[in-house]
Amino acid sequence: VHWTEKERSIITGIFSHMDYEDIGPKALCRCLVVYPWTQRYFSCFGNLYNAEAIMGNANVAAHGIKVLHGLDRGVKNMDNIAATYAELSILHSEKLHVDPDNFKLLSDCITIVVAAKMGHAFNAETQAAFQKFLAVVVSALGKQYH
Ligand code: HEG
Repeated sequence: VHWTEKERSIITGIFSHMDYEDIGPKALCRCLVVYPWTQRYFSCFGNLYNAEAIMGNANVAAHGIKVLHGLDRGVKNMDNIAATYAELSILHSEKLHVDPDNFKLLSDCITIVVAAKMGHAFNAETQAAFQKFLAVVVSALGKQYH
């Protein structure tokens, strides 16, 4: 993957201003509500009965923050994203048995929530760079599946 200086500065800029405690929970909640089949991996998180329950679930909120922080490693290792996520890919595949199609769904939810928060600053160039970054991470997370 090749990154332009502009793409690098957009991505590091977004993450340097990231409000993890706000964006992380909102993105995971959105994923669990809009794509309810993603709930099956979180049966130990307690009540996911409806949107209200999901949004008030502290385990969901904490995990949303954890997932979003999981992207930091990619930001810090933009030239080596596949290797950076190899271990996490094995975990999601072999231990958690998460269908890799779900990575794209969650990454789209992250994009929506970041875009809503940034407003006009989320212009086409920013969107392209952000979605490119997430696509590379999603691909890396799917690499150890076989
Ligand atoms: Mg995953 C654990 C990151 C998508 C389900 N996920 C984790 C952990 C991280 C992470 C950092 C903690 C790993 C550890 O404890 O060592 N996840 C992560 C990223 C993305 C992602 C960066 C994609 C953007 N995860 C994802 C999706 C699902 C899922 C789409 C299911 C629909 N993750 C999942 C589960 C766990 C983790 C069930 C274990 C949760 C727990 O037991 O607390």
